[in-house]
Amino acid sequence: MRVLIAEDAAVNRKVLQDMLTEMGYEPVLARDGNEAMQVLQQDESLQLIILDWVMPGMSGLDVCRVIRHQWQEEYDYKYILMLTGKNREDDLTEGFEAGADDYVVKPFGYNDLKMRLKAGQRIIEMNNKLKILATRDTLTGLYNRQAILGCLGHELAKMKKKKLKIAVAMLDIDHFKSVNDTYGHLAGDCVLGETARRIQYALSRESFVGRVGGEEFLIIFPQADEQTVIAVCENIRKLIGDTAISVFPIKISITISIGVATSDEDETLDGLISRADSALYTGKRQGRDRVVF
Ligand code: GH3
Ligand code: MG
Ligand code: MG
Ligand code: MG
Ligand code: MG
Repeated sequence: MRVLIAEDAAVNRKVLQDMLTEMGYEPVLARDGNEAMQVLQQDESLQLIILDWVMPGMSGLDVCRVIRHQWQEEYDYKYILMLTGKNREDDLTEGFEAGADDYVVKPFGYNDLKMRLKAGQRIIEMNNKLKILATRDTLTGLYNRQAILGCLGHELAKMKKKKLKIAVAMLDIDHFKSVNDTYGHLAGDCVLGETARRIQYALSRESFVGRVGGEEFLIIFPQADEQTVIAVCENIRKLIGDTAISVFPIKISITISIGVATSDEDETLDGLISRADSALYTGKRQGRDRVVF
């Protein structure tokens, strides 16, 4: 696990670096609070953080407050261990109020630090397990409704800043009710699983996909170029419609309809989704098994 160390004194930084390496962590170094923030902005995957209390510019307490404020909505918990020469009760209250999870008093021993990092690592690992449970659809392994909508909000905000377009596709299995009625719910579940696999197979790493309803999927294409998005959706439609899905001992043929929409200026999440939805329902009305833009 990678650990951010923010410490202004070069000697202490080196000691910490050596200790953490010895413990099996991968230390990432910052010389003060501002640098620590820069590192965190660039690499949001850093979750275990050691902050020196007294540093020039942004102090450890300042960094702590900004971290708690900035990532409060995120599912990836950042565990903060403060390094302090102080252990007066009111200082510690201030540290915990700023958002610290734990502290060690300088000069600290190897084992003290090791045990406290271990506790932090345990919390982060539990957090990450719960995050997967909270954001995944158990049947298909795709993002669940809440997660893919959260992701769309995030991507929309990002794209607006960069003044780029984003596209979404709403995908719905045609006459899925009759699959259940004919072959049973369990077979229907297998069809959903295989449909999800084929969608993922067709998508590039930049795209996101989630299951937003029973047999309905939402795909997000950041930095969309319309022709590419339509081509990818056509490919998905063929991948699913052209080869029957094997649910031993039978084969089930399905088709899907897809509605695509791209973002305008000042796009809202609801506006974008509702345009993709109406494109989808145009496709249904026109006879299904098609991509409508
Ligand atoms: P359309 O082409 O208009 O979309 O018709 P449809 O039959 O696909 O649409 P409708 O909304 O009438 O039915 C959707 C069906 O999806 C009804 C429901 O039983 C089924 N369904 C929803 N969630 C699940 C699930 O998790 N597993 C299974 N097996 N079926 C599901
Ligand atoms: Mg210092
Ligand atoms: Mg349907
Ligand atoms: Mg319907
Ligand atoms: Mg539906």
